[in-house]
Amino acid sequence: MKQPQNSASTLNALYKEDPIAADRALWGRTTSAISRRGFLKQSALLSMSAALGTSIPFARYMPAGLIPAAFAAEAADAQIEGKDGLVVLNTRPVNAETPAHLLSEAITPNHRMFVRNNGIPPQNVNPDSWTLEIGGESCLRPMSFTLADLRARFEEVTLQLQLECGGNGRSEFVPAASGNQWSTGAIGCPMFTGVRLRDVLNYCGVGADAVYVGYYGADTHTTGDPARDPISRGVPIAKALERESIIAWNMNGEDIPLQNGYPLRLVCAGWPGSVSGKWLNRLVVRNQVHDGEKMAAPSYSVPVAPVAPGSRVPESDMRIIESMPVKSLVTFPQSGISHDFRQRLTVSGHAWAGDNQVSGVFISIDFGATWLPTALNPAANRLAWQNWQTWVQFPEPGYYEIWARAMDDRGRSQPMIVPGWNPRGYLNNAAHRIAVQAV
Ligand SMILES: Nc1nc2c(c(=O)[nH]1)N[C@H]1C(S)=C(S)[C@@H](COP(=O)(O)O)O[C@H]1N2
Ligand SMILES: [Mo]
Repeated sequence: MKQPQNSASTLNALYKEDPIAADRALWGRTTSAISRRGFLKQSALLSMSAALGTSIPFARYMPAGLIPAAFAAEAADAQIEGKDGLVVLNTRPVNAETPAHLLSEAITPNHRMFVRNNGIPPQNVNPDSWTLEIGGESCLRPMSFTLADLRARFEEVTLQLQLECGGNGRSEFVPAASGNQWSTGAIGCPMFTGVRLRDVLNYCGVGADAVYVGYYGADTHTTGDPARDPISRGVPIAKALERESIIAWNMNGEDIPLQNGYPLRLVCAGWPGSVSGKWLNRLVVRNQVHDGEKMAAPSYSVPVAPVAPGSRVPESDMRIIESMPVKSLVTFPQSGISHDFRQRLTVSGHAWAGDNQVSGVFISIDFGATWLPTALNPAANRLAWQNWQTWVQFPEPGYYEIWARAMDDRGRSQPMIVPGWNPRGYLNNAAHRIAVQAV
């Protein structure tokens, strides 16, 4: 695994001297919009301190235009059965995200797993009569399996796998992108039990011309039109045949919750959650890129080259999103807490990097002027998130933010600012920030 080239102390020295050069040296790019060109004006600082009700000890490092994390929207009450504490963004179809502090467990429990539905889940599911059909023009021996068949015929595997919606973080894009206004909570990493997709596909025979595997689920379109699929996406054959791509009937040792795909779902982790079909009842091995609902641009696609915010981008200039970018969350403490400044404060969270591993997570309590390394655990298995923890000590009472920034094993880090605007608001992996009042 490749490690960051600079040690934390060299990095901190560099940052004190010339933050922009340090950013360029370490991350290979400048964090331009949040550069320290414009420090807060004294008047702005006074009104911000007044609004926060406290001083800002590291105000000299605070980037101009930064909205304090303490002003982030408050969580609303839960409304979905079996999903207490989740913030509901939409009820038809159901979409609900998990506040960061409710994601603190190493393994996401069923009641904390976010929900992203494009249509209406099937009603009155009978797992005993559920069938999974395998076909498509590049499937050599099309077949149908019951859940009992799958259990009997293939090796059972249990893996911890992270699912993140491609639109997680969308609410931060300016100008706003349409779609669910996720903040940070369309992510989770439960344990899934099932069989390897590749075992099932190989059993049915994968043709030499196979290019893609597409899924169909039993959910129905919000219009009620039976001829329309809410969503039918998939992955290239190489991703489908990875050891970690599974067909699961179990989440954390229990039936998968209805909202998360009961009784059967695909899990192809590390890619946008939309490739992991819920209520799975058909897989097709295709000799072309799958052409199901929401496969083509602009759905789950981004511009091939950066575009100006608000641009209109032709579909021919877009590509389908594959591996998700490096990202992290601070799950403890909860944003907005008060803390005795004389005591150390434990800080912990998770980090993940699509198909890759996380090589380091750094935190800052002075708006990015200095960065401290954290203790990072290895993943339970490939494509599971990694837990990290550390502690901080605040020099004096006042308003602080804890920023977390992860780097993947290819040296790519999270940006401090919202990255590459794109028409549908995907792939926002900007550093997570939480607010702490030291008293
Ligand atoms: N059949 C079906 N599969 C689906 C969806 C859906 O609406 N229908 N939503 C997709 C999207 S966009 C995401 S992000 C994940 C969300 O999985 P979760 O609801 O279990 O968190 O499921 C994917 N699989
Ligand atoms: Mo999604």
